[in-house]
Amino acid sequence: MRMTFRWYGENNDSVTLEQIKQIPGVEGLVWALHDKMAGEVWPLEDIMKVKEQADRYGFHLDVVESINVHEDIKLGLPTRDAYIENYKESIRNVAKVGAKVICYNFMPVFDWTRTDLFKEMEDGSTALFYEKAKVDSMDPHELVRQTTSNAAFTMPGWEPERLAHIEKLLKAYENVTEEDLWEHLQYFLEQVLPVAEEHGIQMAIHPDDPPWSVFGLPRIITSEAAVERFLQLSNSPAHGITLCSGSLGANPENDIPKMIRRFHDRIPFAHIRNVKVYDNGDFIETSHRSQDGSVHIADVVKAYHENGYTGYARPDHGRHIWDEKCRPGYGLYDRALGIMHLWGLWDAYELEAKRRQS
Ligand code: DNO
Repeated sequence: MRMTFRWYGENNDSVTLEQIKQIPGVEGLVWALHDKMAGEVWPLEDIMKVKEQADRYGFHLDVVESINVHEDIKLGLPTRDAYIENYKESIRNVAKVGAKVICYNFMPVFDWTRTDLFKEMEDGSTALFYEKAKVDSMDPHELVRQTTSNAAFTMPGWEPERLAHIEKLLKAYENVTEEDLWEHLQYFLEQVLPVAEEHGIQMAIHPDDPPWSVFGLPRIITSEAAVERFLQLSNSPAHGITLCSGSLGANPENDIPKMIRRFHDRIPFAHIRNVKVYDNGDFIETSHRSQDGSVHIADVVKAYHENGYTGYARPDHGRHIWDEKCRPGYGLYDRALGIMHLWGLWDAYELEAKRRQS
């Protein structure tokens, strides 16, 4: 397991490289050019700036998260080919600084969705929260209208400047089915996988978060069966997944340790975090510890360990603790605690395995 830490860049992150350097066992940054829109080429010049920053602290840039996929590609529009060409160019450019894994997702319109970014927990910390009934009962068009009229920020990701765009996209997706989305994904992969393969890069899709349809939009990377179908789309060694225990774990039917045992050689990148799921389908992101959530993180790490996992891992979202002011889910403290928890488990399994051998 090669430990990494997500960093949003000098102007976008409250966490500094100096701080990350002091977390035990972190060898690389999970990075992106966060000012680039989906579909834009990532210029080598901008990539080199991140490289210089990382070099100062001895971090590698092996894992990119994410080069986002333009909506026209997900929609299967004729304009997609130009965006796919740009995507290929970005693959070639990140390869020049040694990238080995590109995490991406194929979720229409919204990436991860939550109803509250700072939900107070019993111990006074706050965390990302999803209220299922609230999302299920929401008519997104109505929400756009309401938000436009009072300019209030009603949902994470629904900033006023994005609304016109969201309304247009929701319309464009009205007739796109899950099967269409699978087809568009396959088309995209057929074009980009050979380029990734040629540059020694693995494309690792991130599952949908949450792993079900929201606002009537199709979502396809949601379960063990879906991952199986996805992996069957190509035999390329460049074709893999980012196994996110928290995203898939929001559906209690997803047995994460079982999925790791089954797919471990197709998981170049592991996102490890816990989530507590309530009977009504709500969920909250807890500490990484098994006892605090619904995903058995100790068994997740065991599943990686017993399969000799040599891929990259990162702690995922953390709670906001000790009064930290940070990006939602991306503070220093709880993610650093998460790393120590993951190492603690890993080291114990390692010791146990060595003792068994001798
Ligand atoms: C949330 C992340 C996601 C993830 C993308 C991958 O914090 O896990 O935004 O980066 O879905 O493409």
